[in-house]
Amino acid sequence: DQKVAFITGASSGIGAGIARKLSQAGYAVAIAARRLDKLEALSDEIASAGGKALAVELDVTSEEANAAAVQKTLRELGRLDVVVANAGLMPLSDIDALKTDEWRRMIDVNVQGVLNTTAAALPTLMAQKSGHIVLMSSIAGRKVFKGLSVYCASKHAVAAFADGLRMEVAPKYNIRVTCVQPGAVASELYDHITDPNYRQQMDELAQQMTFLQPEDIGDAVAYAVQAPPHLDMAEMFVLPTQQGW
Ligand code: NJP
Repeated sequence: DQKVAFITGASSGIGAGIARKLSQAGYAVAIAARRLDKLEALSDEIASAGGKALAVELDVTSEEANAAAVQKTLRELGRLDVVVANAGLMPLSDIDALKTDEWRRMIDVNVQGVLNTTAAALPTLMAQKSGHIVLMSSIAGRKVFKGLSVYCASKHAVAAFADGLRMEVAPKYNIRVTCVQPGAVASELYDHITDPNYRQQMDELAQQMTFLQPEDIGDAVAYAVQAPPHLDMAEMFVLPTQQGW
C-alpha cells in the first residue's frame, strides 16, 4: 500500500517543495491550501512525473475545514501516514505601527492553523498507533528579529507545541513529531511584505546570501519521515550556509 502524506500550504514555496520530494520518495500526497488552481497545476506536475497527488481546497483557520480535508484524504487516498502543518505567513512591521489585523492573521494561520491541522489528523494516527506529524516553525522560533515580533511569537508557539505534542503522543501512540526550523528559503513568503523598508531589507538579504530552495526543506522532511521507526528526528534546523548563526 502506498503511504499517504497530507501537506498544508502546498500551493507554493516550502509546502510544494515538500510535496514534490515526498512524491519522489513514493508517497501519495494530499496537497492543501486555498488556491485550488495552483494545487491543480502541482497535482498535474506530480502526476506527469509518475506520482499521485490529490488537490484539497483548505483554509487552515477553520477547524471544520481541516477535519473535512483529512476525511477527503482518507476517502480518496485510503490512509494517512504523514501530516505536514506548513501553512503560514510573515508580514513584517514594527510593533508601534499597530498593524493588529496582520498580528491576528499570523496567529490565526501560523498557530491556530497548525493546531487545527494537528487536531484533524490525530484521531486517525492515534487509532492506528502510527504516524508522523511535521510542524513548520522557523529560525524565528528560536530567536526574535526586529519587525518580526508577532511572527516570532507564532513560531515560538509552534516549537513549544511540537515539544508538548511529542512528549504526549510519541510514547503513547507511536506518533513521531518533527519540528522544522528553516532559515531563509526562496518562496512567495516575502512577496506579502507591504512595508517598503522591510521589503528593501529582504531584497538586500537575498543579495547577500544564497537562499535555500523549497526542495532543500523537502529533502530534510523526506529524510525525517523515512528514518527508521525507532528514530524521531525531533528538530531540524536548516540554514543557508551564509546565514550563519
Ligand atoms: O511561503 P509561501 P513559504 N489556509 O508564501 C498557504 C515557513 N518558513 O513556503 O492558501 C491554507 O510560498 C499558502 O497557500 P494559499 C513559513 O512561516 C518560511 O516560505 O493558496 N493555506 C501557501 O501555500 C510558513 O509557515 C521561511 O495562499 C494557507 C503557503 O501557506 C511555511 O514556511 C523560513 C493559508 C505559504 O507559502 C511555508 O512558507 C522559515 C490559509 N489560511 C519558515 N494562508 C522562508 N521562506 O524563508 C497561507 O523559517 N496559506
